Amino acid sequence: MTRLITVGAAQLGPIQRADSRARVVDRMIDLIRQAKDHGCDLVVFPELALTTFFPRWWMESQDEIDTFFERELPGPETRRLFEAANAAGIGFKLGFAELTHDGKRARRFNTAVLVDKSGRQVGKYRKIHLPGHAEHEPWRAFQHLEKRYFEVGDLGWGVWKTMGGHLGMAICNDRRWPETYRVMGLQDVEMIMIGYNTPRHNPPAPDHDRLSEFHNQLVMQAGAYQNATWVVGVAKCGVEEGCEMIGASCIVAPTGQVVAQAITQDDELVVARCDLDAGLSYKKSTFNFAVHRQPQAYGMIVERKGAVPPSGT
Ligand code: CDT
Repeated sequence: MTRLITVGAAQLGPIQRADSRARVVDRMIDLIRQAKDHGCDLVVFPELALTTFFPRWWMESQDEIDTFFERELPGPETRRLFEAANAAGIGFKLGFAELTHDGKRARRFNTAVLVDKSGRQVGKYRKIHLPGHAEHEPWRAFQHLEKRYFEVGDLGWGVWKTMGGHLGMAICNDRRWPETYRVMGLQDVEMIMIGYNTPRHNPPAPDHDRLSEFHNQLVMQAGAYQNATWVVGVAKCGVEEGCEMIGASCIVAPTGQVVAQAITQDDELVVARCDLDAGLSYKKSTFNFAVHRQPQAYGMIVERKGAVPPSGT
């Protein structure tokens, strides 16, 4: 019997700073309705999906920063989204800024949760690869202060047996790192859901700007093929507060092929029927990890952080 999961990549267009969560949730509920019409089992929303991408601004007031964070989920403004998905019988993955407490210590993470069709939160992931910088760098056209506003995630990359498959999550910059996919590949992942906010302009390396969509697709296709898994990449995109962010949300098969892709830089649902067994022939042959991997030769990957050139002249 084929193990099919119909997934909707729910790309979001820009969210301006003045847009209320209520307005954003309305847009997300509309995408859930479209997903129901297309027979989706699962909808994937972007990273930090409820607000504008706030790390672009240097802010000194913690109260101001915290306006972008969720203290509970579902909370008063997000409950309608959970109810709409539940009524539609659809599971979803949502990215948001998480404010939690460890005793008295406030902790802030760039987080995603996975909610199943019955409305139960089955998985949580806190972003590990936080890009950007921690101090104000006024020379930049805009800031990228994820290293200031978030802690490095402490949950690792989990894979959950839910909705008929083995599902995992990663967030934005994680998609550029092969370790992200491999840790989930080693848990027999079958679908990795990734939300992103990727400004086209990279102030420290503007020569990369014209290659943004290429790099986006390159890393997700490689991650899918090398781990024989589906990858669903979902953007928040368009011009947000004067800052252009790339779209190109896509669904990649375990063969490495892109099977569906967004054509706008706005709210758009991209749908694909995914056979969760489509990676099996790769997992049994080229990428039979148990047979072919050589972990005794990979030690440097975890022992060493930065590249060290070879010694000698
Ligand atoms: N949100 C996020 O992680 N964005 C980063 C921008 C880094 S600049 C290349 C990304 O990797 O897309």
